[in-house]
Amino acid sequence: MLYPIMTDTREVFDLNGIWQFRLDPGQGLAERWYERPLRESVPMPVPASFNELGAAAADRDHVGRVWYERELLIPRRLLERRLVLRFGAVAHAAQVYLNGQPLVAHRGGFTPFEAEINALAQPGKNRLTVLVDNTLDYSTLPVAHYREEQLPDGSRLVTDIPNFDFFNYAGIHRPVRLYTTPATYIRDIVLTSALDGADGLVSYRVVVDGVGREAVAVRLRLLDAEGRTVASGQGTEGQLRIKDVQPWEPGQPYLYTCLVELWDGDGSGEPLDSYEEPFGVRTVAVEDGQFLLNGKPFYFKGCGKHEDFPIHGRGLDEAVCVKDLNLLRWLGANSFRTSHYPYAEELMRLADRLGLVVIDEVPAVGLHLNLGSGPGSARRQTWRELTTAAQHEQALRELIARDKNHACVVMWSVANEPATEEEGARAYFEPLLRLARQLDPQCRPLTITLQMWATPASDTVADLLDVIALNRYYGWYVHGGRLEAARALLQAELREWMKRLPGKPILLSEYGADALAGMHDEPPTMFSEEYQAALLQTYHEVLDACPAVIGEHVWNFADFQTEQGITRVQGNRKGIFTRDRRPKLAAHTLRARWRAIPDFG
Ligand code: GCB
Repeated sequence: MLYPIMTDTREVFDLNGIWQFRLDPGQGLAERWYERPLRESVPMPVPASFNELGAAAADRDHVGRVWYERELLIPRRLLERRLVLRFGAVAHAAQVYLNGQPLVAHRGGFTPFEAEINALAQPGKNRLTVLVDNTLDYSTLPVAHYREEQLPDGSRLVTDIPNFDFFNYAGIHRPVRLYTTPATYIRDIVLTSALDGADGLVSYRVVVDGVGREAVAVRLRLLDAEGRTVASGQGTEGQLRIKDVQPWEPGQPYLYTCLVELWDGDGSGEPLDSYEEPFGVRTVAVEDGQFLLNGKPFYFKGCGKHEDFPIHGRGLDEAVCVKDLNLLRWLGANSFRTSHYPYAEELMRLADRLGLVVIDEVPAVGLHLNLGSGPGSARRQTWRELTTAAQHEQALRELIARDKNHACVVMWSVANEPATEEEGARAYFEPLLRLARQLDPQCRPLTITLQMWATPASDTVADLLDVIALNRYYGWYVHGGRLEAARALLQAELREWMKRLPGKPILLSEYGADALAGMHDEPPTMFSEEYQAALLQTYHEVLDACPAVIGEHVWNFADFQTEQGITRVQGNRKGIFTRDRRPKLAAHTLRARWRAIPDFG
C-alpha cells in the first residue's frame, strides 16, 4: 500500500482535527448508532489516544467500543476521480461507515487500511463514522487478559490487563486522509537494490490496477537527490543501473527517488498517473557472524522505543518524532527497534532521511502466559491457549507490505519475548519465519527477541533466526542491585550461546534499569540515576569482550506509560530520557560511549 502523497495526478486531503466522540457503554451497535448523527458526543482530536484527554478514570480505563464521527464535505468534481479513504492506524479494531453504510473493517492497531468510497459517497455533506474496539485477548496482537467479573455490590467489572508492559492506549492513532487517484493507477512499487562495484543495481516491479490496466505503458525514472535522472526504464519489471551510486547508510543517508508514470499505450498526452517513491541503495546480509550493511560489519548502537508521549498517548506527533530522532543522533546512536509494534509511516520516512537504522517489529508481544508469574505458580501452556497465529500472519503481511522499500529497515523482529522455551513454540514460529522470508523482496534478516527464560539450554527457536536478540535484566529483575552478579551471569550466558550456536551474531536488544530522574545515590542503589548508568557500564564491559556481539539496544529511550501496578511508578522508568525527553545521567554515559564507537567495525 503506497503512502498517500500529492503528485501531478493525485490529491490528498487531511481529515485530522477535532472529531465527535462517544464511549459506548455497550448498546451502540444494537442501537445502530452509525445510522444517525452521534448523540451526546464530545470533541476528540485525531490523531490521538482518547484515554487521557478527559479527566475521568472511566475514560482512561474503558474496555470495549468507542465511536468517532465527522462530517466529510466532498466537492462534486472529486467524485469523478477514484476516491480513497485511508487510516494510518486505528487501535485495535475498526469498522468504518460512510453515510450509515459499512465501508471497511480492519483488525490490528498499527498498520494502515483503506477503501474506495465512490459507491457510498455523495456530493456535498457525508457522515463518516468509525467504530473502534480496544479489546485485546488471547486471539489478538498484542495479547491481553480479558476478564469480566461481578463485584460484591452487584456491579460488573471488565478489565483487559495487558500481558505486556505499556499502556493500552487506543483510538484513531494516525492520520486519516482522503486521496484521489486516476481510474487506472499505480497500486504498488517494489524496489530492491544491490551494489556492483561502484554502481548500484535497482530492481523494480510496478503493480498497476484499475480500468484499462493492461493497456497502459509504465515508464520509470530514478532521480538523484538533486532531481537529475540517473537511470530510466519501462515496463512493469526490470533492473536499472546507477553509475557511481551513493549508497544509503548511517552518516550518509543518501536517498534517490523512483518516479513511476503510467502513460496511454501510444505514449501520447500527459501521464495518466504518477507516483514518487524515495529509496536508498544498500545491501544487508548476515555472514560469518557479522551483520553486514553495504558489505561492512555494522554495530548497532541505540534503544528500544515506544510511541508514547503525555496527553497524546500513542497518537502521532511529528514534533516528537523529530525530537526523538535528533536525540538519538545526539547520543551517537545509529539505530532503534520499533518495540513492540510497527511505528507510524511518517517516522519511518524520517528515519530514512536521517539515516537511522531500524529493526522493524510486529505487534507480537505478550505471547507468554507464564512470565511474571512467581516460581511455583501453576504452569500454563502458552501455545495451546493462545490463538494468535492468524493475526500474527496478517500483521507480518501488512508490515512487510508497508515497509518493504524503506532503506532504514534492515531486519524484521517477528516477536518480542515469546515463550520459546515452551513446547509448541517451534511449530508456531517456523511457518511465520518462512512466510516472512517469502514476503520480503529484500530478504532481510529475521530475529525474535528472547526473554530471560529462553536460555541457550531451554530455547527452541534461536537456530531459525539470523540474529539472536536477547532482552536481559541481570542486576534488575534477577539479582537486583548486584552488579557483579549481573556481570558474571551475562558473561556466562553469552559464552553458552556462542557454544550452542557458534557463528550466530548476538544483539543485546534490551538491558537497563529504572531510574527516577533526580534520585541520586552513592554507592548506587536501584532507581537512582547512578545505578542505571552503572548497570549499563557493567554490561558494556561484558559486551566489549564478546566477539559474537553485534550491537546494543538499551531499554528504553524514554520513560513511558504503563498499566498501573506495584512495580511501576507512573509508568516504566527505564528511559535514559524522561517522558518529556530530558536526559538522565545514563544518557550522558551512553553519549560518551557511542560517539567513540564507529558505526562500522
Ligand atoms: C521486557 C519487555 C519490555 C519491558 C521491559 C521491562 O523484557 O520486552 O516491554 O518494558 O522488559 O522494563 O520490564
